[in-house]
Amino acid sequence: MTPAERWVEEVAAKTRPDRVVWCDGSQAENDKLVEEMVQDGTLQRLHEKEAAGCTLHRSHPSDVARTEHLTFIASREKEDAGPTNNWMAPAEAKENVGKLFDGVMKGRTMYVVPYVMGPLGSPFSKVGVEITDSKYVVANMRIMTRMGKAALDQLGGGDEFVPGLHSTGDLSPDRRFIVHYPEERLIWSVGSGYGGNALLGKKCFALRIASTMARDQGWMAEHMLILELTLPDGEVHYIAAAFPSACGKTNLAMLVSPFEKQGIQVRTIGDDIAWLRPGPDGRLWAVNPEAGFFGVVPGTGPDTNPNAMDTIRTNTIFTNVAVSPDGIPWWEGKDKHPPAGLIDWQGKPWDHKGKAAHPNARFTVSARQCPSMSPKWEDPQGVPLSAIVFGGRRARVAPLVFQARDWNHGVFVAATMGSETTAAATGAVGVVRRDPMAMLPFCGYNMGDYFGHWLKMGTKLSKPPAIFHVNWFRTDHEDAFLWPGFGQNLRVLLWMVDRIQGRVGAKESPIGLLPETDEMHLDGLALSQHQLEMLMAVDREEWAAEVPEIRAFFDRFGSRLPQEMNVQLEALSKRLGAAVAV
Ligand code: OXD
Ligand code: MN
Repeated sequence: MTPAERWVEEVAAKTRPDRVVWCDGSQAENDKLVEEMVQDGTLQRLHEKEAAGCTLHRSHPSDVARTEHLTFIASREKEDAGPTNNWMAPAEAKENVGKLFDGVMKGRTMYVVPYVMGPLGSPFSKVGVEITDSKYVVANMRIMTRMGKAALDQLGGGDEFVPGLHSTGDLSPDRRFIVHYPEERLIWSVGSGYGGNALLGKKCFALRIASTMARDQGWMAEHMLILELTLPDGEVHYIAAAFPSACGKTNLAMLVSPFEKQGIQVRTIGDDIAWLRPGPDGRLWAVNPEAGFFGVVPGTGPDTNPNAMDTIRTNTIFTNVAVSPDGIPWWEGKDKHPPAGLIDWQGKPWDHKGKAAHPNARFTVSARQCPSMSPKWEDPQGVPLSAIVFGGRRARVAPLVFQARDWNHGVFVAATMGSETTAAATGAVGVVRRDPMAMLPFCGYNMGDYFGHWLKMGTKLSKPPAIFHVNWFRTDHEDAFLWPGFGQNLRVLLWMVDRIQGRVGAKESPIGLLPETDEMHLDGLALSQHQLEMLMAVDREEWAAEVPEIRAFFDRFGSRLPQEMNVQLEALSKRLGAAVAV
């Protein structure tokens, strides 16, 4: 018996399913599962021609987003989970959460889903095995990962896999837990069937568990998109960018160049997760461990993300969108014409008052369907990064773009980034929180140590990527966005590559290096001088007000905060002339 078979047997003895099915990932297997889900009402087939091969799933109304307050790191020591994670003692988790798995699959089928994160055969890929009692999860994992026979072949009967046990349980938030055991590299999830809570390859493995593996093994698991930017003379740059959930990573990754005719092209490598490694050449190399997109649907339209619109025309699982009586999916931002007789995300006739689609409605679709994928997206070696971009959603304070002075300053900028919360997780929306590296909900260990790991990685890179910070979301006094965003964000990326190649200069400011705006590609934008100034403004007082907030945030890490972070904060404070004790 292989180690995977042994674990499956153990789990079956505990959860007592009626049947155990090992998934092979084939089309026939998927067709059968989809048909069963259509029969039992889990899925609805959408319009045969207009949405060929697409289905709609409505999740339980109390199960519509990641539940960060029910997500735990069960490290042996509480300190190792750190102040930004919920912690549970492993023995307590095994006992209390373990009880919820006893007999939970009685009357159900247990699916064993072997999967690979990363391109097949890549030395950087990793195998996971998810056990689940949800057919919907199986169908999603088939799209999001390389799943089934190919994964078992890669595992080859060995024990190098991350086990993940998932059951929808009774879907009650009172009995919902997403628990990570970083020392054992084990994941348990019960009580939710939704996205990051249930598709264990994504946030649970590829970020939380992978971040601890990366710390131990000298690499990085990050919440980043990766894109490829090609200039007319053939110069190619790979750029990774970290933004909090639902802040436009998918849109940026699939950006359509407004300068395509001039030979400036953008292609997609990944939209959510990047595994990064120092290469023998001293550069940082990136792989997208996923095989599909689990993207936010509302706001996706022909103007904001035409590539995503093409991608999700067929063979897409939609979750919690609205639908017309003849099966055309609809959501806010798709177009201005909601079809007559629209049924909302909860299956009720839409009353035109609330949202038709849930704000965190999602599409699950294979990357192979995306017209903008780069031929390099499955390169087993990954792609070398020229730049890393961090960004938040800030109505005020942060300018459109600035560059960090060097790697350590970049780590500080990323560690202190703030962003307004979105609908991707349950809880209040629009509240500014510190979200270091956009990893606040996804770092599987003490974030103080994580900052230290970032600093250490810098010492392994003789040619580190340049680090930038962007804010597409700054507003004017009437709360209108100052920057057009979407495809026009390319203009900011072009400034970055000009900086990297030494083609343009920059202005010193207390927070970092700012563009000389006349060196940016702004032709043709309806942006007045006054708007441009507002967009780029660095207000000393606003920034000085950030200093004590950052200090308080840093203080939460106590002795786990690297000294370099204090040095950076002190330097910022001095540059601002802030009368604040740091
Ligand atoms: C996601 C998220 O689903 O970050 O990617 O919430
Ligand atoms: Mn994400």
